[in-house]
Amino acid sequence: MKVQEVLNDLRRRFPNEPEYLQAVTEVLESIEEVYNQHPEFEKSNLIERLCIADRISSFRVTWVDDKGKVNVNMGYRIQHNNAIGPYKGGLRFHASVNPSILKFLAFEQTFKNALTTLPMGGGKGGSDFHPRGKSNAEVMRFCQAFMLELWKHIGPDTDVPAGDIGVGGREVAYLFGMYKKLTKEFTGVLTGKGMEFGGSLIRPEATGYGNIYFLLEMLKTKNIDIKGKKCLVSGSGNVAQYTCEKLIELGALPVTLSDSDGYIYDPDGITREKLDYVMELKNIERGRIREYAEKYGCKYVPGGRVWSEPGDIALPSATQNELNGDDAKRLVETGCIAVSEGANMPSTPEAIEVFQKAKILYAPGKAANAGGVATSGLEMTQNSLRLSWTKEEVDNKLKQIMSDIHGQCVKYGTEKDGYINYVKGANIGGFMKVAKAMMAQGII
Ligand code: NDP
Ligand code: 2IT
Repeated sequence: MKVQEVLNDLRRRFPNEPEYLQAVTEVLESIEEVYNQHPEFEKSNLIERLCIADRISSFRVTWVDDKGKVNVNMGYRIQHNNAIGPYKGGLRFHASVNPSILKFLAFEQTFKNALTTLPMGGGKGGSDFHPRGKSNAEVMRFCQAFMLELWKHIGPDTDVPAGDIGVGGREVAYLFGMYKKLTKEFTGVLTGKGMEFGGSLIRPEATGYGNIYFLLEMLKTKNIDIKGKKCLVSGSGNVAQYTCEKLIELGALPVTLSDSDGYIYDPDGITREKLDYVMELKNIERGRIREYAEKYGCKYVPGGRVWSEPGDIALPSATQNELNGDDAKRLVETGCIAVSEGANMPSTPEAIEVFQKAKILYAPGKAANAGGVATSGLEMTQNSLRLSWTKEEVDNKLKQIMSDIHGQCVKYGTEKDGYINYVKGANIGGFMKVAKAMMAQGII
């Protein structure tokens, strides 16, 4: 394979899909050497079969708002690859959702899911429906209208969606209710369900906790203690909240949170009590992070990014491309020692280059945030067994999985000078598993 030729071809075929091309470029550049050691891969054109989704469904979603207005949104499900298990991945509801973003997420998900050690293929879906400012009843009607189309494409052994940006426990529950009504089946077709109807303990916490478990593994390689470390967390949704929770529990000091309007900087640290307030503000009242600064009298920067502040550890937990080359330079210059991605592809390629050149610890999302989907996999297992494990059981399995993912990164990503290139490690580790499964299953 000549990476540049494959990329040029993809650029020609998908010129308006920058996020998809960005994700594919990173993976292909990482795996080129290993791929070329296997002539059988090239013979079966594994690379194109891996870059192009198995199936993309798009549909119109029509719903009526509280004022009686008829609204139309786009709905999508990308079934990227099911070589190692049923398609699996979240649903994103956000105004910015488009095919490029969902294709990049489904592509990434395929490698991430392979790394979890569990049998899950890769998929992603969502809508350009924007939940901000919508009433509970509007969200319910939208979810029902969305499922009226989506149910045709999914199933517990076919494709199992879950949450992502704009889709949390509330949305998963409404989606599940409608799926059940349409199919007359009570099955584990979605993960992230409520605890009363088949959800797994620790799933809500899993992405944030998992990211910190991965960070601890990275810090261990350098004998660094997390206690007292100043941590920059972006976002204030599911992933950011449980990242903070685990940091507080371990004696680290989260000092920032953000939303799409701006960020707060609390030099005293976000305590348990303050985090409880954030959870109430964001999950129940659905307010803005600015209100935190008003309540606790700390700094609020409208339109700013948390990377303007100094910190020992950066944990991007909002969205793609939220940390650019200049942000990365500033972080490195002000003494940042580790970056672990809770979000998917939050660092731009320029930022990644800065981190790796400075040889600081840097974990890409597909490794560091895999705890969320891994625990979704554990939810699927519990649903199939028709029983539920305790909090401790799930948490211990999550810790073990994050440690195994770290091990795969070390195995495939350690460079001659001992520096662990987690991007290379995660990409090769995920790729080899999917590639072997695809080769075994023939040309399909
Ligand atoms: P939430 O919807 O719970 O929270 C998202 C947060 O990020 C909000 O604070 C939101 O602010 C902010 N945000 C979203 N989009 C933008 C944007 N375009 N610009 C600036 N800020 C933005 O989502 P999650 O916490 O679940 O997801 C966060 C990230 O983690 C995403 O990249 C997701 O793909 C990834 N992820 C999530 C997993 C999960 O289990 N939930 C698993 C693995 C990865 P606002 O409220 O203003 O929009
Ligand atoms: O990006 C992700 O890994 C998720 N949003 C979680 C997917 C899942 O199926 O739990």
